[in-house]
Amino acid sequence: MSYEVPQLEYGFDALAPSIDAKTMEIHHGKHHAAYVAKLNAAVDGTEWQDQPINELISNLQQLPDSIRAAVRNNGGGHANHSLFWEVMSPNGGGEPTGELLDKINTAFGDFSGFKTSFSEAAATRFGSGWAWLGVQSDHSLYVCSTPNQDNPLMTGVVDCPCIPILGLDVWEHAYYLNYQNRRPDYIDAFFNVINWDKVTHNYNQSIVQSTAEVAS
Ligand code: MN3
Repeated sequence: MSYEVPQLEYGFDALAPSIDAKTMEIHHGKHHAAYVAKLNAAVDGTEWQDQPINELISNLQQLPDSIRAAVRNNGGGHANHSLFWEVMSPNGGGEPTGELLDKINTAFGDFSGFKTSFSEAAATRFGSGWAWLGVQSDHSLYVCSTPNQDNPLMTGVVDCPCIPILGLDVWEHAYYLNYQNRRPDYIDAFFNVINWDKVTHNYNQSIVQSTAEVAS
């Protein structure tokens, strides 16, 4: 069983004008596909080829030196993009409700404070990388960013201690066709398509997961 690029649950043009169809097509069909192909080339035929992707990237230290960098870059790329497609929706935008909004208010003052904090993390990430909203071990929310295709789950490798529930790709390939050098405009537009139902689902899952880890 090899890793596969997940199907989008919406059309390439569904997120326009926030994210244009050509960018989505190339990003999903070429960039994500390349990470998956290189990940498979690294792990096919090894004992790691069947691990759930988030488990694989959570345990980089256990991998042999010969494939660790390839899994970090391309397994990270696969995990990050798989999350990214799911946390966007043509029906997205607005604000979350319920417990997730309460947690945002506690951590950032209010939703606008969260938006400022997340946007700053995304805008100030030098070069290529990702901005994240995640859940810390005490169940509070946390904003951070990582370089390249690093993911917060790469504990001990990456200084971003949380389980990610929302991620934004700030590599130029994610926005350059439409926004060129205007990364802040792309970040603004992302807020129009955030799928808060999915982020809420991820939040609930992360609480279950971190509670189980503490108990074990
Ligand atoms: Mn990308």
